[in-house]
Parts: sequence; structure tokens; C-alpha cells
Amino acid sequence: MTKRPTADPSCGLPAWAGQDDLTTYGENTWCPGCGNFAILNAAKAAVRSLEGDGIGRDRIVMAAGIGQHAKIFDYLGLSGVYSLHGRAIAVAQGMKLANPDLSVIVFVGDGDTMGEGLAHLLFAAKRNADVTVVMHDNGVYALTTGQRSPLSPEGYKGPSTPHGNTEQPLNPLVLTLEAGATFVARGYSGDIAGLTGLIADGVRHKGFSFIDVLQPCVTFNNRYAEYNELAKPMDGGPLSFDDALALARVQETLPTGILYRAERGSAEELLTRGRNPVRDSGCRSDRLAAVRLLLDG
Ligand SMILES: Cc1ncc(C[n+]2csc(CCOP(=O)(O)OP(=O)(O)O)c2C)c(N)n1
Ligand code: SF4
Ligand SMILES: [Mg+2]
Repeated sequence: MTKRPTADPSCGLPAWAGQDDLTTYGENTWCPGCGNFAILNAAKAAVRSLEGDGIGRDRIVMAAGIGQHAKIFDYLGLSGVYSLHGRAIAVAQGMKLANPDLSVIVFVGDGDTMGEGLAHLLFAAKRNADVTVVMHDNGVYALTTGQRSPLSPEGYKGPSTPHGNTEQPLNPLVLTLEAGATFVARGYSGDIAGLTGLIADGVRHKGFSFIDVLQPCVTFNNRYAEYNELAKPMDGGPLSFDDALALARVQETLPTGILYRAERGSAEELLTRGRNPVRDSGCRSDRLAAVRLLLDG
């Protein structure tokens, strides 16, 4: 796990550095107007809000997939692992299992996690892994210049679908609810305050939290106009499971907020039974006994 330096304005750094203490040396290459900027700002604000609750940033770590979304790893001053395309959720679960005292935020793309990494997403939800997945949902493979993703709308035209996408998009909210996620939310990058609250609440939640963030890609799939009209904070919530599922299926509007939240033992709690392999490392025979307990029950 790398601990990357945050910007130090006294070192003659370029203009983007030193903006705040969660900004890194990484030069930002996102297109002006990209929804990823809002996700970065919301993530920073969420970290500050969590710090206010006593969850220090030395205990908040991140993992990222590969794609435009994943560049957030270079811009957000948290430690973590820059993972592989589709594999970030698996890596995040390993981080949490190795040190259950950490809060793990996973930044994934829609192509990344609804395509290549779909099984990781569903099984992490099924086992209620205590990680927070923030899906940058731009409905396109943006880094590789606009191919159709599993969430591209029907009719979407790109290099892989020049005559229009003939398939229906998957529904990430329905899939994660059905898989057993205990916190399912929809956010919009046009509402940074709302998104900040969702990320912070997702991290506070003990168990698997999934936030589908509508993130317009101004270059390949610009949906600001549509989302500005349809993505409005929902009245109330969270809902019962059946009502959340029904709302997740609605396509005429895109209500934002926490659709569903439930209490269930997390994978790490159930597996480690309170033992932290970092804090309670013990001697070799202690560690072997702990592994035996894990395997034999
Ligand atoms: C195993 C593997 N397959 C394919 C790629 C090529 N690749 C890199 S990013 C990407 C698409 C990313 O799309 P998405 O996850 O939606 O992220 P976005 O760029 O839209 O934020 C692909 C196909 C790769 N790096 N690794
Ligand atoms: S190509 Fe799309 S997702 Fe990538 S930086 Fe530009 S607007 Fe953002
Ligand atoms: Mg994408």
C-alpha cells in the first residue's frame, strides 16, 4: 500500500498542487466539465466529514479500477491500491480483511465493474463485505474513447456501436439489491452536497455500500440536460426492500438518495470474529491458530 505525499506549496509546485491538504501532485487530465471533478470534491468533503466523527484519514484508504474514474487515485490524497480493470472490489475486500480497522472506499467505473468485474460486485454484496463502492456511472468506456459499456443506453452511438447500441443497459441498483447489498444509493455529480452525504454515510455503514453516481462524460456521453431534469433528491428513504426494488426499476425519474439500508453482520466481522491481523499479529503459533479457526469454524 502506498502513502503518497500531499502537495507542499513551499516546494515551487505547479498551480494545481497545494489547493488543499487532500490534493496530490498529480496533474489533472480530466476534460473541463467532466462529472468526475464533482466526485473528487465530494470524496474530499466526505473524508473531512468522517474526520469530524473521529475517523482519521490515516484510517480511510481507497482502491480504484482502471479508467477515467480511476485517475481519482492520483488526485485524492489518501493511501491505497491502484488496482486492475474490474478487480478493485476484490482488492478492497483484501485490504479490509487484512486490517478491519480501515474504512475502504472503492472507486470503480461502470464498464470496470458492470462488465469485467460484475462477479466481484455481486459476491461482495452477497457476503456483505464492509467496503464502500462509488461507481462513476458515465454509461461508457471513456478512457478507451467511447465504446459501449454494459450501462450504455439503447441507441448509444460510439466506435463499437456506430449504428447504435442494440442492447438494453443493466440496472445496477436492482442487481446490487438482489445480490444482498445492505446499503444501496443513487447520487448525481450535479449535486455535490448530496453526494458528499452519501459517500460519508456509505463509509459509516457497517456492511456493503454501493453508490451509483450519475456522472456525465461531456466528451462521449453528455447527459447533463437529462440528469438535471430527472435526478432529484427523493422524498424520505431509505425504503423497505420491496419499495426500494420498485423504485430502482423506475426509469422515468432518477431519484437520488439512500434507497435501501439494512443491518446484517459484515463478512469481516463474521470471518475474523473481532481479531485484527495487524493489531493482534501475535506470534507464529497464534497466527496459525487464527487461520485454523477461520478454516475450521
Ligand atoms: C483487463 C483489462 N481489459 C481491458 C482494459 C482496457 N481498458 C482500460 S480502461 C477501460 C474502460 C474503462 O471504462 P469504465 O470502467 O467505464 O471507466 P471510465 O473510463 O468510463 O471512467 C478498458 C476497456 C484493461 N486495462 N484491462
Ligand atoms: S472523456 Fe469523459 S469521463 Fe473522461 S475525462 Fe473526459 S468527460 Fe470525463
Ligand atoms: Mg465508464
